[in-house]
Amino acid sequence: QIKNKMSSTKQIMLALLFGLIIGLLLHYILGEGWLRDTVLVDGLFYFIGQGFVRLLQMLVVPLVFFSISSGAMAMGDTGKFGRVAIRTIVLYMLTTAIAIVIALVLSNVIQPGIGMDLAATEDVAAQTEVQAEAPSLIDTLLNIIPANPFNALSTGNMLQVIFWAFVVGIICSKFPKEMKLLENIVQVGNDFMMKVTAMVMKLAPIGVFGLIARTFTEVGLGIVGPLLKLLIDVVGSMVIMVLVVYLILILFVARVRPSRFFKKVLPVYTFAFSSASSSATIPLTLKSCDTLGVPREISSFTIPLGATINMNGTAIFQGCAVVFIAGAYGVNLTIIDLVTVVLTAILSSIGTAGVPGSGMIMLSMVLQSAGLPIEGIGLIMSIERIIDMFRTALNVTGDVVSTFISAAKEKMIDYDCYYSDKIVSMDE
Ligand code: DAS
Repeated sequence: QIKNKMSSTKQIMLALLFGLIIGLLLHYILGEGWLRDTVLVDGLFYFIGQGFVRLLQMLVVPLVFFSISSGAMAMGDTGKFGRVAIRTIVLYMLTTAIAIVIALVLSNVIQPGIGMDLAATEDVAAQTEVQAEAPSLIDTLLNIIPANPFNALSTGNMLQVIFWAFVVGIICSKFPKEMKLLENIVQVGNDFMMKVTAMVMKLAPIGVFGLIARTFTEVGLGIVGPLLKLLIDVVGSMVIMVLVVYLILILFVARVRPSRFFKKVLPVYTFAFSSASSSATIPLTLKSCDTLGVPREISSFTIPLGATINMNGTAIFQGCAVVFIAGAYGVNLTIIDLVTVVLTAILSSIGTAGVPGSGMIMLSMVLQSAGLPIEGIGLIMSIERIIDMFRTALNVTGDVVSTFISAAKEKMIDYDCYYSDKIVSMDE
C-alpha cells in the first residue's frame, strides 16, 4: 500500500519529465507547422492540460467554503486558532518582504539587464495612461468583506469566500440546535468535496503531462542571452529563499528535520510548477499539509488565503524584473525607488489572485510605482510562461512553510504523521 502511495508522486514527476522531453523533441524536430501548433499545442495538449486545471478550479470554491466552515465549526479553542491565523498572515507578509529584498540584492550583483541599452519609446515621466494602481491597504482589507456573499461564491473571490465560510462556521458552532440542518449540510458538503478531490487527483499525471508538453512544444527552451541571465537571477534568488529562509524557519522555528518536509512538499511544488496556478493547486496543497501533520481546520484557512495574498515567488520575480528593466533602459534606481518597489509588491500581491500570469499584472503596478517604462514587460514575455511556473511553485511552497511554522508554534502538528512515510496520494 505504501509503495502504491509513493507511486502517485513518482507518477507526477515522471509525467513532468516525459512532458518536457516530448515537448522539446516536438519543438525542435517537428518545427513550426499545423501538426505541432494546431493539432498538438492548441489541440491535444491544451485540452488535456487545461481540462485538468479546470477540473481543479471546479473544486476550489466549494472545497475552500466547506472545509473552512466545517473547520470553524469544529474549532474549539478560538484563541489558539486566532493566534495561528495572525501568525500565518504576519509570516506571509514577512517572507514576501524578505523574498523581494533577496531578489533586489542578488539582481544588483548579477545586473541582468545591463548591456541592452534600450531607449524608452515614450517619455517615462509623461507616462500618463492610468496603470493599474496597487490597491491601498484599507481598500484591500475592506474588500475581504463580501458585499454579496452569493456573488463572492459565484465569482470565486477567494478572500470573500473565506470570510463568508467563517461566518457560516462560527454561527453553526454558536447555535448548534437551531443550525443543526445547516451543520449537517456543511459536514456532508465537506465529505463530498474530499471524495471529489480524490477522484480528480487521479488524473494529475495526465494533466501535468499535457501542461508541460504544451509549454515546451510551444516555447522550446526559447531563452536568449540576457533573458537567460534574468532566469538565472530569478531561480538563483528562489534557491536562496528555500535554502536560507525556509530552511532556517523549519530547522530553528519548527525544529523538525527539513528533509522530510521538502520530500512531502515535492508533489505540490511539481504540480504548482506545471499548472502555474496557486489557486488550482489548492486541493493538492491541502492534501500535502495533511501529510505534514497540519490540522485541516488550520490549513483550510491559511492555504487558500496564502494562494491569494502570499506570493514569495512572485515577489522575487518583481525584484528581479525591476532591476532587469531598469538596467535595460539605463534607469538608475534610488533607495527610495527600491523601498517603493518592496511596498508596492507586497500590497499588489495581497489583492492578486493566484492564477497564471497574475505576476505580470502586478509587475505593471510595481514598474509604474518605480517610474520605469511599462513597455519593459514586453522584454520578458518570451519566457513569461516558464518564469511563471517557477514563481507559482515557490508561492505554494511558501504557503505551506508559513502554515507549518505557525501551526508548529502552537504545538498543533501531528508529529507521528509528519515523520511517517505518508505522502500525497492520489488514491484517497
Ligand atoms: N501564477 C501565479 C500564481 O498562481 C503567480 C504569478 O503569476 O506570479 O501564484
